[in-house]
This record gives sequence, structure tokens and C-alpha cells, in this order.
Amino acid sequence: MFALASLTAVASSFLPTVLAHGGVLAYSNAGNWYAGWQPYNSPTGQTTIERPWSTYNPITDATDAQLACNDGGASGALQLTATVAAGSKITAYWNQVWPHPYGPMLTYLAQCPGSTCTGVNSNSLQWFKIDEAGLLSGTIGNGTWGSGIMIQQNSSWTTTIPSKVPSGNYLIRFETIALHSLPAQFYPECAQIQITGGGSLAPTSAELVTFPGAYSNSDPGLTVNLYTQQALTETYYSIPGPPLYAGAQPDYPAPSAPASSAPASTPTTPTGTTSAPGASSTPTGPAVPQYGQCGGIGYSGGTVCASPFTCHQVNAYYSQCY
Ligand SMILES: *[C@@H]1O[C@H](CO)[C@@H](O)[C@H](O)[C@H]1NC(C)=O
Ligand SMILES: *[C@@H]1O[C@H](CO)[C@@H](O)[C@H](O)[C@H]1NC(C)=O
Ligand SMILES: [Cu+2]
Repeated sequence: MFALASLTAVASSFLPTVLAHGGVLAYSNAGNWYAGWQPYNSPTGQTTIERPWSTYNPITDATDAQLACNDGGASGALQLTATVAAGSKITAYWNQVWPHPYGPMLTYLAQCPGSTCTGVNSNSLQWFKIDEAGLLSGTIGNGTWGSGIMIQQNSSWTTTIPSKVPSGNYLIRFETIALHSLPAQFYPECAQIQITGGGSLAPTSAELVTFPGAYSNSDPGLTVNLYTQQALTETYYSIPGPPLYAGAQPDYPAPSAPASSAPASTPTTPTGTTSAPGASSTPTGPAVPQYGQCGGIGYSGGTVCASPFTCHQVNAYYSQCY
């Protein structure tokens, strides 16, 4: 009894954390199965195409030095590389059942200099986005997200290696971002692939980013609050990171930005102010009650809060009275 009780105590102090998070544990491509890195086994003797990674815990800072591949950037001692044809589909498998259905799925490539990625630090590379799926239907507060589809699809995500991408050695970075609590949780892992039979469409400089660097902690897509009244009517979600590579072949349609955000208002707004981006500079409309919306890109309602409340910017798309 005593032994059982203490075992249970140990289990309950560790399991919730481990089960609530995770990462990519395997890959498949063209009928080949590739077992991934096991972060809780000894690194000695592990041979896999996946880059070593360190923890099931999420990264919660967009500037974290481990944001590229959830590791220090190095390849494994016995690092392998998978040969993958341009135009084929590659699938990453997370630990089952993935617990976080709210947030985007993203896949990036980064080409390595020279004839192999082995020995190349992932933080030195430039990445371009070849797949993304954000809010696919419904609203921010009550909708279907890329990561919800990932869970439905056996906790896996499939990305097409663009047929136009130049042949060569790449890291492929699969990422899911969880938005159920803030700060947002990043779960990125990488694998080494050699792309064969590719095309000649190099990514443009506007499509290339570094990790860290590609995201900011104030990005609208990383600060969105799922639990506001506004979230139950908002149907646009801005996926973090650079624009999709022009040759990308995503399975899910890109979201179209709301037409009303077309005027020069951009998501890069000053922080720490009580201004309401996208709202008219002259306060208008009836007083907005506590917790009501008072500003944000695409918003055209009242901007004055009922006394004694004032308007606070939550993100570029939403300011609230409180
Ligand atoms: C969420 O969406 C479902 C299905 O579209 C709907 O039945 C439900 O009432 C919605 N819940 C809220 C809180 O809006
Ligand atoms: C679902 O994923 C697991 C790995 O997590 C894999 O072993 C299994 O074959 C997959 N099932 C299907 C139907 O793809
Ligand atoms: Cu988690």
C-alpha cells in the first residue's frame, strides 16, 4: 500500500506536465517511417533524422534562443538525413493525443550551405514558410484551428515539399503554437532532409526569416485572447511569421485579412498605451460598457468607455474597456 501510494504521488507530480505538452516523435514520407529523437532517453546511440531536442515543455518567449528547433542548434552525434522528393508529402507525428486544439500549424524549410546539414547550427539558417493553417472556420473564441485538425488527423500534420523548391540539404521545422493560455506556447522540432528533383524558385528575402527573429512577443497572432466576447465574433486570425513562400502548396486556404484593415493601419502598433488602433482619432458613438470593445483594426463602433472605465489595447485588433 505504502509503495503504491508513493508511486501514485510520483506519477501525479510528473505525468500532468508531460502529458500536457510534447513534440514531434516521428516522421513519414513516401511510405518510409522515421522514428524521431527521444528527449527523455540518453542521447548516446540515438540515430534519427530528427535534430536532438530537449524537453516536452513549450517555449513561451518568441525571442528564446531555442526557438529554431527546441534545442541548442546542434546536430546529433549520429545524425541521419532523409532523402525526400520535391512534391512529396512529409508527415510529422506528435505525441498522442495532442492536447491543444487552439492555434496555428506552421512548417518551414531552411537550406544548409554545403553538402549536408550535419554540423550546421540551426540558429545560423534562414527559414521560409511552406505551410500554414490558422483559424480555419468559426471564430477566434469558438472555431476550428489548424492544431484542432492536427489532433483529428492522428495528432499528425502533413506538408507538401513544394515541387518548385531548389534541390539541396534542408532542415524542416514543424511547429504547432498553442493559444489556450498566454503567453503563447511554441512547440517546434526539426529534421534533416535532402530534397531531390526540385525546381528553381528560390525564396525571396521577404520570405526569409531567422529563429529567433521571425516572431515578436507582441505579434497579434501570439497575443490573441480566446476568452473575450469579441473573440466570439472575430473571424480573422493573423498567422505569425513571414508570408508563405510563393511556391508553397498548402492544403488549407490562406486567411484573407478583413477589408477594413486595408488602410495603412498595420499590426505594429505602439505598446503600453491606451490608444485604440484603427479607431477614429475623434472619440465617437455611445459609451462602451465595461469589458466592451472600444477599438482595434477593423472595428468601427464606439471608442469612449462608460465612466469610470478606460480603453486599453489588448492587441492590434482589440481594445477593451475596463
Ligand atoms: C460554438 O459553436 C457551436 C457550433 O458552431 C455552437 O453550437 C455553440 O453555440 C457556439 N458556442 C458559443 C459560446 O458561441
Ligand atoms: C498514428 O500515429 C502513430 C504514431 O503516433 C502511428 O504509429 C500510426 O501508424 C498512425 N496511424 C495512422 C492510421 O496513420
Ligand atoms: Cu502542453
